[in-house]
Amino acid sequence: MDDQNSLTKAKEQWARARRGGEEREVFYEGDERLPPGQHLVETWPVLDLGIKPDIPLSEWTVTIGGCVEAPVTWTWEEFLAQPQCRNVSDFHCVTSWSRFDNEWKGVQFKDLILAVKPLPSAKFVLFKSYDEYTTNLPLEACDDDDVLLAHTWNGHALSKEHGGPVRVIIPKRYAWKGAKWVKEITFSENDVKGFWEVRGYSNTAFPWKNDRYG
Ligand SMILES: Nc1nc2c(c(=O)[nH]1)N[C@H]1C(S)=C(S)[C@@H](COP(=O)(O)O)O[C@H]1N2
Ligand SMILES: [Mo]
Repeated sequence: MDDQNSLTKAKEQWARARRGGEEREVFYEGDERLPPGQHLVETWPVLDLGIKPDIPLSEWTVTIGGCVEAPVTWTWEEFLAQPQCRNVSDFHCVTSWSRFDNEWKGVQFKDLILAVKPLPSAKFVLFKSYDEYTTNLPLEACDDDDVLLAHTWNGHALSKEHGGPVRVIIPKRYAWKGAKWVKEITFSENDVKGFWEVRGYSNTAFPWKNDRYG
């Protein structure tokens, strides 16, 4: 679609689209909110490695360590006792779908930084999950208002399929940078590449730069 009034048009078309109960979607260009090569979806697709780990809240922990002054392991209760934050953001998956206006609640990464006190040598963060998934980011990318360890999505406890009890949300990068079922967060001097980063995906993953492959 190369119409100028693309945002309104697309939203009208989106509202009209019906595919027999399937995912409703629309392709268009020129929306200031949709990164290049992305299309908007209303549903929320599930992507994983074929494993959806089941972690009872009584057994769940997240461990934060590496180059930090105050490493910590939080139980579910301790995690909920941290300052809580709400943030609304768009979600961009490298497989080309985007989902607007996701309301997340959880612990802001900035508060996690205050809790564990990264050493000056800490430059990178590696996330490891209960399904053995890993992904990496520069510390400065995580040190942002919209980066959360999220337990609630649009007012509901985050479902298992979407990474509950707790997943990472990093809206300014493609969604594979946000670890579902997060288990360990390790601050490091070195950039250690994660699951998709060693398999040809971009190390930086900027949706607005169409930065998909490494
Ligand atoms: N632990 C874990 N986190 C993960 C993944 C995964 O397979 N395992 N997939 C990533 C990918 S490729 C994407 S696009 C998003 C998908 O999140 P969703 O299933 O909630 O849409 O989770 C990311 N985080
Ligand atoms: Mo993905």
